[in-house]
Amino acid sequence: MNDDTLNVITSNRGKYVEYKEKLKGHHREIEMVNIDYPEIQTDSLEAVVKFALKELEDHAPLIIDDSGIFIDALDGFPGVYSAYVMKTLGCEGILSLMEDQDDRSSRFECVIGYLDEEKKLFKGISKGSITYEKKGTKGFGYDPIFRQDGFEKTYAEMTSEEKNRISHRGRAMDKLLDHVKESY
Ligand code: ITT
Repeated sequence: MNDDTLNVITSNRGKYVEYKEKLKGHHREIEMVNIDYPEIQTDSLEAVVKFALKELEDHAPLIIDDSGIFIDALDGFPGVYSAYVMKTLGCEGILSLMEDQDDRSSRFECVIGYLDEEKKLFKGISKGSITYEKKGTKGFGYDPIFRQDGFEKTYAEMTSEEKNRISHRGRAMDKLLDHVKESY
């Protein structure tokens, strides 16, 4: 690691794989750093990210992200509770909650926090629907039960490159790359 290495602070290897794929060829080393830091529970992804950036100042240059899946028929649940719900209910639990629901619409949101000489947030949203069964083995988290509008495959049936081209995190990363391309 050198001073120019961009630290991706996450406990989630799936996220890191996506960052690595998207940022390859941008002439900057990137590294996954899995450390414990104080997190707050609020109703906004942005607030979580802003708080975390303050806690993590010593690890700059860095990126973090807070993400969630928001299901319309469940009034936005699990949203900011997505990590806890994945650990407890998992994809199967969400499919059970959605058993009698015709309205399958949902969206993923990703807020990236970037800290270098400056501090910036970048947000990406992808709209789609919850499937009736799990499909695919790639990706992580809710990928097997989410199909983005306009696409046949679930995220778990896509390579990380395919997913990155269209997804919430991919879109947030595109904004980040547009912003920092001078320094790469
Ligand atoms: P870190 O906070 O350590 O980065 P995490 O997995 O706790 O890792 P989040 O709180 O941002 O990350 O994620 C909330 C949950 O949503 C978590 O269970 C993820 O697996 C899931 N998730 C986030 N992005 C996803 C994506 O692109 N596809 C599928 N599931 C995703």
